[in-house]
Amino acid sequence: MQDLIKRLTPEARITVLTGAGVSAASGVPTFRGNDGLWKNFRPEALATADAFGRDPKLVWEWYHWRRFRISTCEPNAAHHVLAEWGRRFPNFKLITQNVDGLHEKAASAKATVGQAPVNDVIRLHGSIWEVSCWGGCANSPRRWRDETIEFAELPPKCPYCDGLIRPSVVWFGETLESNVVDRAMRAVHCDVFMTIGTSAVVYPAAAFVEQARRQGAFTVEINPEATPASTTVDLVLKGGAETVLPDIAACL
Ligand code: BJW
Ligand code: ZN
Repeated sequence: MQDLIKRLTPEARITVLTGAGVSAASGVPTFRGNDGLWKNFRPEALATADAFGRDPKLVWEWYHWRRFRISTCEPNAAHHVLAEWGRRFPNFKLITQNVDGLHEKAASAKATVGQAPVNDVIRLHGSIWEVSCWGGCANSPRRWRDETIEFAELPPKCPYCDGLIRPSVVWFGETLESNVVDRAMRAVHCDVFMTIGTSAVVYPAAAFVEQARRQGAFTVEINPEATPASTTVDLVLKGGAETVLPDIAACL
């Protein structure tokens, strides 16, 4: 741990990649833990365009359930520490696989007027609070914000063409937005790279920590469980992000 602390200097380029485990203490179910399974469906069976095409109502029921759960959740100590690092370290970058918006919520809670957007979060997999037209109708924007918790009907209709809308998230087999990947690739080039609360099995995010290490970064994993990344990182801190991150922050 001392090795990490001494590297967290004001000049250091620090990049953090987060996954669902960072929001676990807020009450957001993870994907691959026992609590993450919704009606015994694996995420791989629901988070695909094929699944949506076959049964949009089923897929929307899953998102409807998750949107409701997330709407009742608040950022935890891990989100707050990362938001604080965004204000404290000029070269801090936050990449997240999470679609829940809790990093942004933690950052905006302390933002002051006129301040640059804290934690300009690099959202790899989109947002559960945005939707787009399933048919991509000409009149609709590419995506738009929609925080509805109780839709009048499931699956909900596109207000522009009366077809279906879909959550504006990245499903398996879909490509991530190229500008988002570009920003992530630039952030991977850093001095300290921390992978936090992710099972490190979903690509391309799972490859970032090794790419960072190859480019010379000191790599750290924070997770209560071992993952495929555990054997290659320089430092494993075993535990919940909501306790380990405040422990680190207290030493700075
Ligand atoms: C705690 C904790 C606490 C618990 N504190 N920690 C290269 C190689 C192999 C396969 C591929 C590849 N490139 C692409 C693929 C295919 C595919 C893929 O990766 N498949 C794998 C399953 C093998 N990837 C894709 O399709 C991606 N697209 C792509 O690469 O495009 C190019 C392409 C296209 C076509 C063909 C080939 C290439 C897109 C991936 C999109 C993933 N989408 C989802 C759903 C998003 C929307 C939604 O939320 O509904 O993203 S799936 C789901 O998994 C979600 C998550 O962001 C993602 C990662 O999950 P995460 O965050 O790691 O959560 P968990 O639950 O897995 O883990 C939680 C962890 O927390 C655990 O480790 C716990 O121990 C820990 N934990 N409490 C800290 N308190
Ligand atoms: Zn439409």
